[in-house]
Amino acid sequence: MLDTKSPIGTFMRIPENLKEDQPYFGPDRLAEAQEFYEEQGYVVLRGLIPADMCARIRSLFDSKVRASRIAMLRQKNMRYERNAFDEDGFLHNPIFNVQDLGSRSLGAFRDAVLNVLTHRATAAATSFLLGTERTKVIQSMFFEAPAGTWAHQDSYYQDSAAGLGGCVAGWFALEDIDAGAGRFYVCPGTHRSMSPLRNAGANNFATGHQAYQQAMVEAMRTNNVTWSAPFLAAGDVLFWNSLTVHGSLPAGRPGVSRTSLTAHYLREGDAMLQFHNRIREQKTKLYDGMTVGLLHDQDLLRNRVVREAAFHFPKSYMTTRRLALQALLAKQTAQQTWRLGGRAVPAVST
Ligand SMILES: O=C(O)CCC(=O)C(=O)O
Repeated sequence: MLDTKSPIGTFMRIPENLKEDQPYFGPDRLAEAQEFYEEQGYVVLRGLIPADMCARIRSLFDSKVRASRIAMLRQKNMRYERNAFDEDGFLHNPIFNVQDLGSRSLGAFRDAVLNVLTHRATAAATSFLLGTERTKVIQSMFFEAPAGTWAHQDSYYQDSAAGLGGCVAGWFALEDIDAGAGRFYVCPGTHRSMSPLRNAGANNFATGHQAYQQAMVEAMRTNNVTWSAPFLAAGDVLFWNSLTVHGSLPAGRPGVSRTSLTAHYLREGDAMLQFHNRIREQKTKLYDGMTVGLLHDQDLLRNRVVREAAFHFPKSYMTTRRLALQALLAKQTAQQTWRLGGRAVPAVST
């Protein structure tokens, strides 16, 4: 076990290997996995993805993406940036929405990622967890270096418009993840025990993102949350609910990576709710039988023009984006409601 401090300064133990962790479930025990997920707000499915598919993504990242000079959208700051690397040579700015990468030079990597995100085992697991026949993927990310992602509920950024908590996400390990490589963690049971922190008022995404992060830390303290940071081997997937508090730790050791994907899924017929505020329409494509939502498809010339403008004039791009977001979030009224379980909850905390 690696002993460390949690994001609220409490004691936390991280399993180094399978022996030190719970066995969780194999892909042949989806019904039990679903029960665990309902109860705990997360579950691990071991060996869901064939190891050779994970290795192919790593190899295509090395051959096609690592040295690329193309600006890509990044998870940390929503900016278009070129690849940046940490002192160990690992990708330091995770890629946001791999499905949007252009076909010309990044298509092989993008498709290897989509092969995993839409794999029949992934489709079966997400369908089971969401209690539906078909699911769709609405967002994805690629990580290599430890990210130290702030604790959050995905619902703040996106969820199902049919009901908060109706989105399930997966953390796909593409290699055996070292305990010191910025382990992904969840706070079990918080999908039920903690109310969703609203993307509104002082905590709104456009002007209050830091206040939101701080409010989440306080909510975790008040709710006395506990931690689970499972050991994941290549091909294991941790699924969690959009109301479950989660994040990832900073690096605990030098020289270790956490090559992984995350992806967020909805029931196929559900619309995507963005920022607890609006239905975000997505262009879609069918990939291996699963619907995939695109937001900034780089195969379209107009999106490449936006990308180049955003990359070369980042300050103007971020200012325009912030003003647009402020205008959007200002439109929120207490009349807007979203469903949480059987209950309607106002878009603005009242
Ligand atoms: O692995 C990480 O650092 C964070 C992933 C995450 O929070 C997400 O995909 O929602």
